[in-house]
Amino acid sequence: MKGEELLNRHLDMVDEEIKKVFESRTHPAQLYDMMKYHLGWLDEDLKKVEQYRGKRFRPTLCLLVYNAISGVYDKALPAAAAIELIHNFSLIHDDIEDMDEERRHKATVWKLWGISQAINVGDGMHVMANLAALRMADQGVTSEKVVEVLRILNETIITLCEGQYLDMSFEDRLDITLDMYLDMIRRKTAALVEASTWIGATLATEDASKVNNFRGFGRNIGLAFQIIDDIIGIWEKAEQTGKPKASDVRNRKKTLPILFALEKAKESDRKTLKELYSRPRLTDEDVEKVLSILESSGAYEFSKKMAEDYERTALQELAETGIENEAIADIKALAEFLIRRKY
Ligand code: GRG
Repeated sequence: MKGEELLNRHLDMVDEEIKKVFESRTHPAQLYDMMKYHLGWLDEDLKKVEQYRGKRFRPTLCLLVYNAISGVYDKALPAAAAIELIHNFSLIHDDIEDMDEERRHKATVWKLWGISQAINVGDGMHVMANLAALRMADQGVTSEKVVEVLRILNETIITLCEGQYLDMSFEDRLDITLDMYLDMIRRKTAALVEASTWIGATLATEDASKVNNFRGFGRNIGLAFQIIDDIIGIWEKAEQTGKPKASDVRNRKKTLPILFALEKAKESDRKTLKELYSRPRLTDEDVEKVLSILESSGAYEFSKKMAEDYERTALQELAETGIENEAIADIKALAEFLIRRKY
């Protein structure tokens, strides 16, 4: 598949850059090894392994945008590495906060080494992201641009934190509107995708209108990506996701399909859904009931259409850059992959 090939083509490039930040840090080895475990380079016994490492699509987008404008990759590599490290540190913290025991089909860091050490691993990786970004200076990026990119990265991390706060604060509420949800996912998920394309363009050009178009592309594709994630969390097969069937329903997550049904399902179904979502735990039978309410309300079709609408807006922003070359074709193929993916 074109999207997967594209990601594979950039994965090692990104990881080689991340490894440079680890080179000078050797003690205590176990701290860095736990980070390497999460990044997919080591197994549970902290031995080298070839395995699934995640998609690495954010750094790939950053590199492709930089390449679309400049024709090369070099100056964007440190920022691309930083973006992937930010994504991964946020996942380590997210797994602790949600008490998730598995990610990418293997045990989470906190599950293996405990919550306290997992916080250290996540915090350490957060700082490694800034160290990775500072390598821009070694690539000949001007001081002004280095500061600009560091500002975008740090603004993005605090936005992620706001999104995560909002997401968790929604857990005990049944009055969340679609607008509140969209604002939350813009912060929690779209912000880092937006930063990826924004930084790629910022490093390559002074043309503010092109930078804005690439930024808009990232934000919209990030929103579509999260909505697809919501669809996967309810309807995708457990073998694909590595999570139990309808895991988001089981965990009573208020994702887009649920919010849609809470607003638009027929009165009796809305009542049942509210009652089920007020329970502390859902049985298999409860989960089936929720799935049937989602089905009859048209929640799947609504969510799919919303993701496709954001994808369309993203592609319009990309077209407005006026750039047409191989890297732009790759960005389009990657967007298509992210929207059609099953994991
Ligand atoms: C502590 C300062 C501070 C911030 C962290 C925990 C947190 C705040 C934010 C978490 C945000 C979060 C987990 C968003 C979800 C984004 C998402 C859909 C992740 C899945 O991304 P993929 O599919 O994962 O790209 P892979 O495995 O491919 O890397």
